[in-house]
Amino acid sequence: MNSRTLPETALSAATSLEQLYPLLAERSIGAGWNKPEPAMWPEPKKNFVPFVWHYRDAAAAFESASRLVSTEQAERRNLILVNPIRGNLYSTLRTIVVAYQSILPGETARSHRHSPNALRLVLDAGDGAFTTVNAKKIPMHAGDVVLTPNGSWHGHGHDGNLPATWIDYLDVPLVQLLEPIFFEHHPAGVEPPERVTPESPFIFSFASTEARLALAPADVQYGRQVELGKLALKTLGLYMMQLAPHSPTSTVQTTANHIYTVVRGEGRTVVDGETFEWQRGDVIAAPSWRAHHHVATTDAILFRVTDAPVMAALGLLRG
Ligand code: GTQ
Ligand code: FE2
Repeated sequence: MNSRTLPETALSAATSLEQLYPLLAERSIGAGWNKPEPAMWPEPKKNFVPFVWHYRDAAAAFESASRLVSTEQAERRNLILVNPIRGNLYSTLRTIVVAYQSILPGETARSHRHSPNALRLVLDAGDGAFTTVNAKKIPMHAGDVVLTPNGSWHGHGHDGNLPATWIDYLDVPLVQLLEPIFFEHHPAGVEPPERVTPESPFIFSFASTEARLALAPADVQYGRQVELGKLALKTLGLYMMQLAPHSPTSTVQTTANHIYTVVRGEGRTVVDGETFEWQRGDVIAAPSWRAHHHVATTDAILFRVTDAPVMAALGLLRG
């Protein structure tokens, strides 16, 4: 007999907790005083680990992947930076996924739109690489940051003659957690651009970033820093930081997750006592609540992507 059909009198008549627990379990109720694991702990558990991914590995992998898979087959030729913790198959950090992406001259990566927010930082592109955002064709050059806020149609293409590589950052793991994932292919396949717009609210050119950095005041935690957009995306804060050689930043410990990408220069980032050396194009993950600081060994620029806007909006930003 299905004990679910037992009358509540069985519940009310239980004479021991050992008798009560299975009756509750049959009804999918847990005794709060007898949880299999705690629901809260004194401070964040640091489930994700700090890590560095090297551009030289991605660049080498793209040499073979470019022979082995076309963007026609792949939709996006991307290499996902998967945090090496047990059971994780996708996320770079709890709320963010990062990927290197390459496109060859003549290729197109067809247009789509999705509820997660996305942006990319261009690493290497001769003339000709572009992203089409809502039918506006945006040329992409090294150091540029291109936004595709959630719901915007976007596809990529390349009219030039050198392979182009960039890094994508998306809030997919956050949206997965919250549930409202939506994804749609563009009916036209590759969305035809109406016009070319080098000036667009969706692009921060490296030239404008460099000009702003030159005027930015020095900050102990983040060096000379400028924000790209005032909350360019609702879930991700975007900053460029310029570090002087051999002057360590002060240690940051925050509930926000951080991805640092090396736009220029060399150095190291120390996260929870572990040292990660970096050069141009490398990506460093500094998870929530992991104390970290940077030491550049040359003049350096880091692109800082953080979910601090999410934490702040929810009253969860500390540090
Ligand atoms: O360029 O549209 O790396 O939708 C992952 C998902 C890139 C993109 C990624 C995406 C894109
Ligand atoms: Fe996309």
